Amino acid sequence: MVRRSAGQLLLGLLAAGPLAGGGAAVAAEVSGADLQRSARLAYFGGFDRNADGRVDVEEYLDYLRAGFDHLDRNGNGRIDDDELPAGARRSVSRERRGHEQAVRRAFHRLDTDGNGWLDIRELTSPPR
Ligand SMILES: [Ca+2]
Ligand SMILES: [Ca+2]
Repeated sequence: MVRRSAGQLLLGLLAAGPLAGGGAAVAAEVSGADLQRSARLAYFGGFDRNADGRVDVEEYLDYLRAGFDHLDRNGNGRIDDDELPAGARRSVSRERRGHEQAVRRAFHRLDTDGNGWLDIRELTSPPR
């Protein structure tokens, strides 16, 4: 069993959300380097809303905020116990504010060349 970072697990969970556009199948395959190219493109496209071929921190935040909102079914800004997917207890930042900070940290970890954008390789690479 591959150990996944919190960020990776979160992405897998959130990619199953409504914005993924057929992303449920993609999410099931989100495991980093072994993603098929078409799945990687679909996954990347879910983030890259303006389709400029790169994902900036706002696009990344928007996507994962939508995922947070999807999990936060009662809209109270918290992911409560009964809203957490099974197996995610320690992996999802459950307060909106903490979630956004975690997402920003995840973004900067993925941005391995430090240029402020994620390309498809960075976005789909395994967590370090
Ligand atoms: Ca973009
Ligand atoms: Ca980059």
